Amino acid sequence: MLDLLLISALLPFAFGQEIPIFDEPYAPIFFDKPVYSWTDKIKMKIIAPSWNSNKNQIDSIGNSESHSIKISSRSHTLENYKFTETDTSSGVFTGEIILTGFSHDVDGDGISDTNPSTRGSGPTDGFLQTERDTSISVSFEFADGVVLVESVPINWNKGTIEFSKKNFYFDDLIEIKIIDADMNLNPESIDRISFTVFSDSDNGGLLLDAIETDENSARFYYSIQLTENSSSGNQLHSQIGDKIYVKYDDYTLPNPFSISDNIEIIDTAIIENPTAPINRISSNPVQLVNNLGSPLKSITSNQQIQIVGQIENKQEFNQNFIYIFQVKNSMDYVESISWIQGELSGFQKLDLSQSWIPENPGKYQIESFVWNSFNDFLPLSDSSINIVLVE
Ligand SMILES: [Ca+2]
Ligand SMILES: [Ca+2]
Ligand SMILES: [Ca+2]
Ligand SMILES: [Ca+2]
Repeated sequence: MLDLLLISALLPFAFGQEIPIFDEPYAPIFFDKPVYSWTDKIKMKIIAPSWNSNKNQIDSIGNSESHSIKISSRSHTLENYKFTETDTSSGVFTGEIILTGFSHDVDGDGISDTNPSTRGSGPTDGFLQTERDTSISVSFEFADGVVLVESVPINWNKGTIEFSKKNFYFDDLIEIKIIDADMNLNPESIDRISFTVFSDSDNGGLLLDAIETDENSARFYYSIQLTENSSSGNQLHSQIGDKIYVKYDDYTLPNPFSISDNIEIIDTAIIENPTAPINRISSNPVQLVNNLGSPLKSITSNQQIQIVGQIENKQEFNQNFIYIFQVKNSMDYVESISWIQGELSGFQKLDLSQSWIPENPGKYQIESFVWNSFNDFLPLSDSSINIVLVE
């Protein structure tokens, strides 16, 4: 048998061979994929020109006890399965079957999601039960006592889930893609996979069904959008700066996982602020006023004055800020520093003031800065500098 298999593997494609040469069997068996999942469709092809017995009609092979085609998993077999010629005189014979796996719960709800069954006589109506980590063998008794065998592995696969990008803006359409060949439970209809999507602002998020892109793709897509309101439908509650998450539980895992194992498959993305940090807040130059709020024309030492700054949020979203006043004397020595921490709502304007008593006459420099936080010191506005003369 090993010799025969080697010969069949080494022989090149050839057509038009009319008389079977039984000691040089030429009937290689081909599969349309190198490996299958447990509920795949398998398309098979046998090149057997000598079985093109009538050049004017479609011949068939395999459906007789004497020269049978058998398709087997470890514990189930389709006997005498018919393959038919692709054309009246091609000498190429094809058949297909659908694997039906075994009884298994693929989504953790306690209910099996498969319909294992072995039936059919060919060329396209066959169903075959299979196990995980096995192979499907196709054998054809090409000539009396000459049996050709070819086999192909069956595996489960670890699924993948991903956002279409790593960074989104709030108004973007957010696409989610799941690939798991094991969840193409029916290769002739559209399947679905349940997944969850959630955000830092809404840990509960949404439970959704990704939909297979076509009957036999094993690729599942879904699109969501973000909302400032509560999550519902395909709208996830979130805000700028959030991380968002998608999660799918894979209950069909390959070796070395056991058949009853499941794991969470997760991807994340960031909701980015479309405004560059330096443009998020505008800051007007500071003004010096007296305690009644009137602008000062001149300043004398030991007079209490108010330094007033004004900032404005240039975005429609809330923005945290730290506003810093700093006063330096003519020696470049910092005489006073203070800050105000807060949050601006969308497009909000805010006046900020700080009192200061210059002790000595001289030239002072008043600086103001706007940062996002003391953690990463991101400037949200250009800094401003005022020179003040104290008499
Ligand atoms: Ca024919
Ligand atoms: Ca289930
Ligand atoms: Ca499908
Ligand atoms: Ca899987």
